[in-house]
Amino acid sequence: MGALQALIFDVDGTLADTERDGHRVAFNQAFVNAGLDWDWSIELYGKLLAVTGGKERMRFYLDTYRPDVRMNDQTIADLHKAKNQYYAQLLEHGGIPLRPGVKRLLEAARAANLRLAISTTTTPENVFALLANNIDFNWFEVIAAGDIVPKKKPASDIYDYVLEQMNLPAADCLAFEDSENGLISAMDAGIMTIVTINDYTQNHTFDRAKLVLSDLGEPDRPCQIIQGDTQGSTYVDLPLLARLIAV
Ligand code: XBP
Ligand code: MG
Repeated sequence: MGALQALIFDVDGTLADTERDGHRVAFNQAFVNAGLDWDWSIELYGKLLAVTGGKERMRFYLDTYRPDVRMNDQTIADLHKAKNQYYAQLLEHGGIPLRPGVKRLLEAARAANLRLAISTTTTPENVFALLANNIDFNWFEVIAAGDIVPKKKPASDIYDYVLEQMNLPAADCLAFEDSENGLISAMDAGIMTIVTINDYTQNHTFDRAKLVLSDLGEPDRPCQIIQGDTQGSTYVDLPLLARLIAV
């Protein structure tokens, strides 16, 4: 049983649907620009998402689909840097909206003096690029991202790091995730987790999640409840979160 003190958010897939039309497109631009014939389709990218971290994902792609190609870590890091530049440009030009309920819940949390943090495997610059179009990144007391910890999700390192930085017990925090790797990471750090699914993650295993929802919902736009008990609520708000964590 805890008393809600902080909300910790994953980024890609949770705050916004950044993978299919953001990171994937930027990866492909970087590949073309480097003269590579790699083309990550929407379907293939879904498989590659099993591996978190863009550099790790490229290595996985090579090992699995292009075992003939040799590429050193520096070249992968350079490609990754180029991809993140394209990603930032893409967000600057079109933007990717936050998912339903995200802004409302963040604003409510701030008004209630709850503490906020980010726990993601993506590169820190990508978090700033996304938030720049949407919300003030200073709202987040800790932005834990990318290579800041040795092991990316599903390892619990990034959530352990956030808890340590905030000096909070896991029992007083709630995590928001969209994927199985993210859920494992948060739960292994001992944090109760709410999952909002998307097209890429809808068939993942979420047995350990407190709630699995289509999205956070809005007062005039109910979310779909896939797993768990929202106790009559049709969208995620602070009273619901406080009730969940108190039992
Ligand atoms: C998302 C990831 C990242 C992004 C790409 O994780 O796995 O790798 O796909 O970003 P999360 P980078 O949902 O935990 O944020 O290329 O910067 O890794
Ligand atoms: Mg995610």
